[in-house]
Amino acid sequence: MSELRRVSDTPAVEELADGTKVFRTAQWSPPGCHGVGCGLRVFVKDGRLVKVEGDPDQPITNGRLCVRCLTLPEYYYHEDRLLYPMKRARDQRGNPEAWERISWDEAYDILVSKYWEIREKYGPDSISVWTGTGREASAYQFQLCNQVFHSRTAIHANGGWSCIIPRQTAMDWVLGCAYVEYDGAFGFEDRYDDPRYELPKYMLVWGRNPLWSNPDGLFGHSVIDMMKRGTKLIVADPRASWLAMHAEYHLQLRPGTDTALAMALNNVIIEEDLYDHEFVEYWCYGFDEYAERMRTMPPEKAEEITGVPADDIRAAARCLAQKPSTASVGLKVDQNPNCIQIGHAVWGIFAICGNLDNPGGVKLGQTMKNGGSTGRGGVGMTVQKEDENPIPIAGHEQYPAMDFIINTTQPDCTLDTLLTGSPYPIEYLFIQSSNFISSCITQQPMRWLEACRHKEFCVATDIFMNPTIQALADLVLPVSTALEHEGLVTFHGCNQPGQFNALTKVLEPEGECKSDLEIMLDIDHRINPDRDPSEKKWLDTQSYLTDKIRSIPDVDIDYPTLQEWVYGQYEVPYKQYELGLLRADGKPGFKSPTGRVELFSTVMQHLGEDPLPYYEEPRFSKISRPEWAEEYPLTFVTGARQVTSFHTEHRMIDSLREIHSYATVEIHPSMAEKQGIHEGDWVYIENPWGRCKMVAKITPVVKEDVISCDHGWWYPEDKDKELYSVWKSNINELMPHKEIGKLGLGSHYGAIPCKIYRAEG
Ligand SMILES: Nc1nc2c(c(=O)[nH]1)N[C@H]1C(S)=C(S)[C@@H](COP(=O)(O)OP(=O)(O)OC[C@H]3O[C@@H](n4cnc5c(=O)[nH]c(N)nc54)[C@H](O)[C@@H]3O)O[C@H]1N2
Ligand SMILES: Nc1nc2c(c(=O)[nH]1)N[C@H]1C(S)=C(S)[C@@H](COP(=O)(O)OP(=O)(O)OC[C@H]3O[C@@H](n4cnc5c(=O)[nH]c(N)nc54)[C@H](O)[C@@H]3O)O[C@H]1N2
Ligand code: SF4
Ligand SMILES: [Mo]
Repeated sequence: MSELRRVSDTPAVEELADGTKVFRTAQWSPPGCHGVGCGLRVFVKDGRLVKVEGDPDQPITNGRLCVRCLTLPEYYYHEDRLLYPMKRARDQRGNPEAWERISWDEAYDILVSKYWEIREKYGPDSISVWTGTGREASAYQFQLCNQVFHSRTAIHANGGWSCIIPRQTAMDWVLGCAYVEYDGAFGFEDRYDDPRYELPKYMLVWGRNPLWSNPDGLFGHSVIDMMKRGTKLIVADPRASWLAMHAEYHLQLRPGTDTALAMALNNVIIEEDLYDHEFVEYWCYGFDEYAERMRTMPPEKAEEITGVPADDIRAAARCLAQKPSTASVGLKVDQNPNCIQIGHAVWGIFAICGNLDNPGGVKLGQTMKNGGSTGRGGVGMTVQKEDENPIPIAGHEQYPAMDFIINTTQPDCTLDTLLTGSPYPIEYLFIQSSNFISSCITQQPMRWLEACRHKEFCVATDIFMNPTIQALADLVLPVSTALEHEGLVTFHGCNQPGQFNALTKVLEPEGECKSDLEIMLDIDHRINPDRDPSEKKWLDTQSYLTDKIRSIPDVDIDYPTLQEWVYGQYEVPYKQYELGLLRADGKPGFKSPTGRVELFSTVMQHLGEDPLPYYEEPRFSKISRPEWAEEYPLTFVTGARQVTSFHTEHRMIDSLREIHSYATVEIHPSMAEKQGIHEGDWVYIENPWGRCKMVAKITPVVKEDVISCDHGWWYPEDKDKELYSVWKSNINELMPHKEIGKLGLGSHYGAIPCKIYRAEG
């Protein structure tokens, strides 16, 4: 990688004639986002936040912001914000009246004394740290859990670990590299105009809607920049998203049938001899076996499975074989027990066509050569050795492959562990950034609630009270927003966009709020007072942040310098596999056992999984469960991101609720007519697991037999109803527990049968 460079000389703070100060900073969380690092200009007058604008000097976002950042003042000054630590007697869990304001000292005394008590009684692994998706808090999960609490029980309660990890596992095992992303010239000073850059002819957008999700540190609107310059799209999505409507080919597949489609695209490229023989010969392992497997999925067979016309598959494959072409591969790969196979077959297309790490191709992230959970590249993909402790962490015995994947418990088995106390009890819950019963991270949230309800101690950190905290916590700690604390945007999972930005404290925290980093350090000073002083990062936030910056190879600036710059940009070279930048031994090649892209995966073979992609029919489809077809004729998909919320967040922000007022379900006009459902009606969605209620949005973006449901809804305004009416629109209650892939990854967050009907009244 190149050196980190300052991208703009504009001062970090300016004062306007009327005394208003304008601070330039980047945004992460709270409120939540994926560390995109969008550039803000924050206007503060007399200590009050007046407005937020986009910063044109941010080299990727160029002043563009979504509505969630534009409404930050409403969020910051919201009357429901948590402002002080509060405690509640354990037998009062669920009672909103029982909270009592306390000091930080008392809060820390409680959580530290409970820590020693429970640790003594049940052992260190009984202490758990829960985190959700890649918000700033999640950057501290492993530190807090492993290094402060000395526990191995880091929990991410997402069934089948169905977010990013299946994709990263496929990247790691098949591509032999860290996070990959489309090449949007992110690291270049002149961006698309850099002479080394080439615009992709085609971009394959797979199960992702980057315009609205800006996922994993990616500024999704850059797809539009590239389209304006001439990149054409091929979109694989059961819904006609805006991108699908503007694509050359919209491959509108039946939900969950992705591997069949991806295999058929490979089939065409191989059968029509469109692949890059030289790249395959030099850099790929197992092409013959891979080709043989792909021959089992001709386009006509895929048409039968997926519903995508064979001619469209052929035409799309011919486009994708061109150079350069690239891919934007999203969440729907992960939310499927067939996940690794989808990733394998989708990126396989780009491998066999020589579109890896070439200008305009699929850009390989920079690997931290020896793996390691650094927050940039190679995230969590280290082999986790369990040999010091004979008892594996929850779920790693049932799914030993998890040892090779990530250092958290296996999510579905975690629920079993919470219920049974096996292989060890979990009695101390430290919840930071996961509102897991609010139709969010978990499936079967009611079961998770029951499993946690009687635990000995629960503390949560958050910005607002929410259903999970109201139901479970004994102690709640108020967290400051991104504008009220110092931090770094290190990108979630991905080091691709070539940036490293500073969060600046531009406002004094409301009430007594503290950042997650401050809270972690305060707890550390109490639990581990004897740390070696040479471990500087534990001293204070500035030392911690400087240490984090300097853990990146070739970077030696300190945190205050980065704050002055606001943004730092760096380049990741092309063709890292030729330059010897991917492997620990510094030799050319990929970071895989054979040193090549493993079209035939020796790692999967070693773990007892099929080394080649195969198609698995969704487990609850009409084909798998014909006996359900009559009663449950529809299939639902969930979670297509809305710009007005980040999962369960933002539901209390009036301007955003004005745009998106209630949980909605998209229904095709002819299905709505058949069911007598009109736009704006409340409808029930029901299946053998449960029932919930949403508002009908009638639209042809879905096919007649598919509905698309919101997730993450609760109603903060329902203060007098049980847990803010959290069960009303809770689509995750309609999803199965532990229907996961062979290795413990990938789960059904869609492709699930249901029926809908109008709710009376
Ligand atoms: N505004 C906002 N942004 C977010 C989030 C948020 O809650 N709000 N959440 C963040 C998180 S944690 C994540 S992981 C990312 C996810 O962001 P993305 O990866 O962009 O995923 P989604 O928006 O969930 O879904 C994208 C598309 O997948 C389609 N889809 C549904 N089922 C299938 C299927 O079976 N196959 C295929 N091929 N496509 C399918 C949906 O119709 C949808 O258009 O977004 C992040 N960004
Ligand atoms: N049906 C369905 N369910 C899904 C999905 C789907 O597509 N469909 N997507 C799944 C995916 S991909 C994911 S990753 C999960 C996400 O699930 P989670 O990440 O668990 O999201 P939330 O439930 O919104 O919980 C986040 C909580 O953290 C708080 N918070 C925000 N920022 C911070 C911070 O910096 N520090 C602290 N301490 N707290 C903060 C918020 O106020 C909120 O209460 O949901 C999953 N659930
Ligand atoms: S993606 Fe949107 S919400 Fe997230 S930081 Fe950027 S503008 Fe703000
Ligand atoms: Mo996610």
